[in-house]
Amino acid sequence: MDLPAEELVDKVALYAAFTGITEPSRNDMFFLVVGRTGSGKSTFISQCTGKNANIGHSLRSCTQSIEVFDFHWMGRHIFLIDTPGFNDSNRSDAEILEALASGLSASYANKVRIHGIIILHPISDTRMSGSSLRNIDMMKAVCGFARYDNLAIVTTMWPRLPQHNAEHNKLESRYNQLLTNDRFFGGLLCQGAEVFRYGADSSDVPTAKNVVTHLVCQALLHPITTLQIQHEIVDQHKPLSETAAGLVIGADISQRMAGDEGLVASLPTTTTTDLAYEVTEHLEKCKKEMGILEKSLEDMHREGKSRWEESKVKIDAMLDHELENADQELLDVQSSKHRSVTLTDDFEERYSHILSLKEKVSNIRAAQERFARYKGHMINGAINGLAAGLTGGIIAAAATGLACNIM
Ligand SMILES: Nc1nc2c(ncn2[C@@H]2O[C@H](COP(=O)(O)OP(=O)(O)OP(=O)(O)O)[C@@H](O)[C@H]2O)c(=O)[nH]1
Ligand SMILES: [Mg+2]
Repeated sequence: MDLPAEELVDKVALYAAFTGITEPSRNDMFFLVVGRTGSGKSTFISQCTGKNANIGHSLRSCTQSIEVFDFHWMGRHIFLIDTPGFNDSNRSDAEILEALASGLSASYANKVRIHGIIILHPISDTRMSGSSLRNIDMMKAVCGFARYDNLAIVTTMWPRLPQHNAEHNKLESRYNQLLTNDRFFGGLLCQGAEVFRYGADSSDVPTAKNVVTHLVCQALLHPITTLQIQHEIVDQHKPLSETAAGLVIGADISQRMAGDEGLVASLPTTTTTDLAYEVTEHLEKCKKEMGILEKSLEDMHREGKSRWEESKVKIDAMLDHELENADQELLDVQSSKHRSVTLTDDFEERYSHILSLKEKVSNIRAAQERFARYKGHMINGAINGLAAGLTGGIIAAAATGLACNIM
């Protein structure tokens, strides 16, 4: 299912705000939402914004790319940046880091600042899973803060109904362990992070907004100047592999490769078994991931730019096609093709149909105008070149089906 072109243009507009293509206003605040796949990021965002943020109901991870959502709160324009979780079933960590790093670098290069981070963790995880640990480690490597006053730790998936004593005690003891063990959230809490309990039902909308309120206040008291990965890539010109986050992923890939190479070496040279085939294939995959980490900001920029060129054509064609269809339908209704038997019913029905079609046509025209403005920015080079190219990558993802569409 493709998104209607108008929605795509809305997404372009929000992503343009995050990456500084449109100049941020003093009232704008940007918060990253991170956590393992299925931890409840999109649910949390939907509750804050009142807009559907692609909530996943299957085992496959749903949020595939960075997506930006917005709402107004405390007199501010709040942007929540939904990020794909690391250790994901569909994409390698290197790909996820690339998407995150390119968005964050473009943003920083264009003077947009991140005001806080929300990390979600499901209390229902009976033990700290590899995915959750990986997501905490990556968050630390991406941020690299000396203190974590701008971090909100949100525990999700609390049971809706009161639990029996034994179950209740088990959850509480798990919660205490999470908050005291340095390998989990203990260290971050000592460095200023705040913890919240949150459930997904509608009574918890205030909790979701409380989290944002807390971070807005913290951002005013302790503004973040830069995330570690932004400094490393934009100021220090490091390739992804040399950033703290890239080092974590690189070490993991090297370890997997060493295992594969050891296995290949132990097999007789004449072996043509499934195992040999599988190992070779896995090695190739690892090399590809290493290749992603070697990318510099300029490489990501170049690739993003060419994807943007393709997406531009596609979005334009979608808008033209939708306008043509709506225009035709309007003409058909106006020329009474759909006239029915009862005259009064027919008149009222036709009148409201014509009104709604006219509205549709004018909405598509407005979307075309808005989109033309973004294209203008890109073409005139009125914006930072880095952002233009990098944004393209994400818009490309949007244009080719975005997030949940592949489920
Ligand atoms: N019971 C309960 N269910 C939740 C809660 N938060 C999310 N869910 C459900 O958990 C599933 C996954 O939630 P999502 O919000 O899509 O999780 P996500 O972190 O965005 O997942 P990805 O996009 O795959 O990274 C959905 O079926 C939600 O309805 C919660 O606090 N309690
Ligand atoms: Mg999601």
